[in-house]
Amino acid sequence: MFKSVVDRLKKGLNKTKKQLSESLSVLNFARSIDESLFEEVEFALLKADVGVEATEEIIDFLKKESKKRKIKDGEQLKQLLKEKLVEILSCCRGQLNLIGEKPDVILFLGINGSGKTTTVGKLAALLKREGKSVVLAAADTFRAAAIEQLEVWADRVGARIVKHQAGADPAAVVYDAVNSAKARGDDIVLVDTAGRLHTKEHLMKELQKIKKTIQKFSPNQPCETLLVLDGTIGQNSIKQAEVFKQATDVTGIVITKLDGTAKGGVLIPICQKLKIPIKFIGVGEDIEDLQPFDPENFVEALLG
Ligand SMILES: Nc1nc2c(ncn2[C@@H]2O[C@H](COP(=O)(O)OP(=O)(O)OP(=O)(O)O)[C@@H](O)[C@H]2O)c(=O)[nH]1
Ligand SMILES: [Mg+2]
Repeated sequence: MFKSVVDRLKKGLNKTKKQLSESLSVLNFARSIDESLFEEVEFALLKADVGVEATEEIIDFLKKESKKRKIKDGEQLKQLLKEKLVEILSCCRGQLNLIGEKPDVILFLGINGSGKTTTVGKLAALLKREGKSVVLAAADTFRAAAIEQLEVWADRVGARIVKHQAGADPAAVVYDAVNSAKARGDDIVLVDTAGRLHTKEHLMKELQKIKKTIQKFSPNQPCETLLVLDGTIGQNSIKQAEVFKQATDVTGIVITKLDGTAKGGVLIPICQKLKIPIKFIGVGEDIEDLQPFDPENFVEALLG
């Protein structure tokens, strides 16, 4: 089981891994440590979208520590790099926070096309595998075909779906979903919402209304508000997240589509700047391609 998780991760991160390992092939036994080596490492990190600030911090660390620890070759420097990346990413280690309230409610938000609905489907599958009963709330009543898309996922994973007609009030859908989950003793409600630009005030207000509706049932809910970010847009996702964070409580982040990009290094500035736990990463379109975020596995898959 463990092996297959790491293998899947490796496969999913292949583009970033390939690019990094090509650029970091300079880090071998034969290579002695000098200024030009550091420059090459710096370039490799920037190419993987680690970002200027984080890269500077990493290179500073490598220079200081390699002197202090009397590191002699590129391979040892690579171990040092892994150590630093794990340290940075560990700030954002975080498990899904479930309270066990029957239902716990998880709210998903993010801009259009970031991967919300797919993540809801994949997470439903993951929770079902853990033996939880899951209800999907089709609160994207805005985009044509959004409800059908969620229905396909519900069928696929064997979860109940609560839906209204297109154009209905999303808060009313959420009310029905939580109400019926409570009546039936279901464990978890996953709320799929419409894609919204953080700049659209009325859509952010709609989100507040959805939250208030959930809180009518319990002040502890939603137990998670997960912001879904598209990993392929690299560092633009940081700005996006900052604005969402100002508008609403975000308790966790999901970064999707890491399989489609060589910019997987973006997790590093996301961790450093946002300091919000990364709960899951999406590394493919399959039902099993949503993984809890684990800094050690992530770094191992990239540089191992
Ligand atoms: N390769 C890959 N594709 C993904 C991943 N996550 C989502 N996708 C794809 O991204 C596209 C958009 O995903 P959706 O889940 O529909 O995104 P959304 O945020 O619900 O979109 P809206 O409802 O329009 O706002 C779909 O084609 C998904 O299959 C991932 O981890 N890897
Ligand atoms: Mg959607």
